[in-house]
Amino acid sequence: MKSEILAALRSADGYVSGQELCEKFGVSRTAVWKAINQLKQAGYEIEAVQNKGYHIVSSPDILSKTELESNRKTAWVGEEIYYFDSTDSTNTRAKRLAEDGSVHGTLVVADEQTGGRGRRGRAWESQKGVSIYMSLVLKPEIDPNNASMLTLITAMAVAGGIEKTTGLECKIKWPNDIVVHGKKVCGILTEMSTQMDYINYIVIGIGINVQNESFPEEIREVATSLRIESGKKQKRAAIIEAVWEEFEKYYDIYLKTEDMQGLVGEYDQKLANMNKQVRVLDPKDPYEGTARGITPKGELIVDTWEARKLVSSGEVS
Ligand code: BT5
Repeated sequence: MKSEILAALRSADGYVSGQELCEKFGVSRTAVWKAINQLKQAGYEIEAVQNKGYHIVSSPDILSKTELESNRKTAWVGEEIYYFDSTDSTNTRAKRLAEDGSVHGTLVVADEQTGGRGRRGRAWESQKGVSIYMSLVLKPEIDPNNASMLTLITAMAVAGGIEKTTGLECKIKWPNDIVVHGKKVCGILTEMSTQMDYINYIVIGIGINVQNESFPEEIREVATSLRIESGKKQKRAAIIEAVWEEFEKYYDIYLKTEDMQGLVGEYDQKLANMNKQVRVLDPKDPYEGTARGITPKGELIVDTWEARKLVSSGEVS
């Protein structure tokens, strides 16, 4: 009920009377009063004026299950939300939940990760209280060969969600980085459990640097945050909501053909290295060329001096 009261206070123009809240949610005045007090304790500034009712003055950048639920407008993403003040990795959590029967659309969010992971065993810097660490469980009935494109649609969703909430222009570094002014604000880690022609589950993990004012030495040159780039504090819960609204939109388009056919044009516009020199870090044979966008199957098109190559996985710098 706390999340519903919060949503009601946020959407109200002025004051909402205690009576209105009681009637709306079918609970007693005491129950409303208790819920309001709990919200205050959690950090929301709520004013109570006699004969008028309650009014929300400010909501700080709080992450909690209540905050996430009160912002939620998505159709199916986040129907089940698991929130942790701290966890090892939201991807690891989501994988365990998926194995234990959690449904398609289950969302795991944490305020801190003690073992945040990037690709190929790399670490993801996951300081407490400033960033977004979240993972989505998917159990789609799609061909496992088409699953890796979900990283690309997630990148589009993150770029769109950040742009909508902050106004910052985001670019995608194929396949899994989002950059603002050339520096990384977000990384995506997609992991899956598949059988020959069947997907048990997919977990899409997203890390977005939001409030960070500085970074550890090792990543200072490459990393940035939305706060640094916009010069303003941002609200994590609002960004989370915007990302998943965008995700549902792109996911529907993807599902029609199970590929990027309907999204190539929009993706290419967001591609950071479009028509630029890239280095494909093929473990056996690294090469350089010019990026020319993606194919409907999500591969990166790279023209080298001798031929056109299609990169389906791996590292590009
Ligand atoms: C990624 O890997 O970019 C995927 C990161 C996914 C993180 C999310 S957080 C929620 C979920 N739970 C997890 O445990 N993981 C996911 P990769 O492309 O391998 O990039 C990793 C590299 O990015 C590192 O080697 C650093 O150079 C750099 N890096 C590490 N932390 C960073 C940060 N916070 N911001 C920007 N760059 C970072």
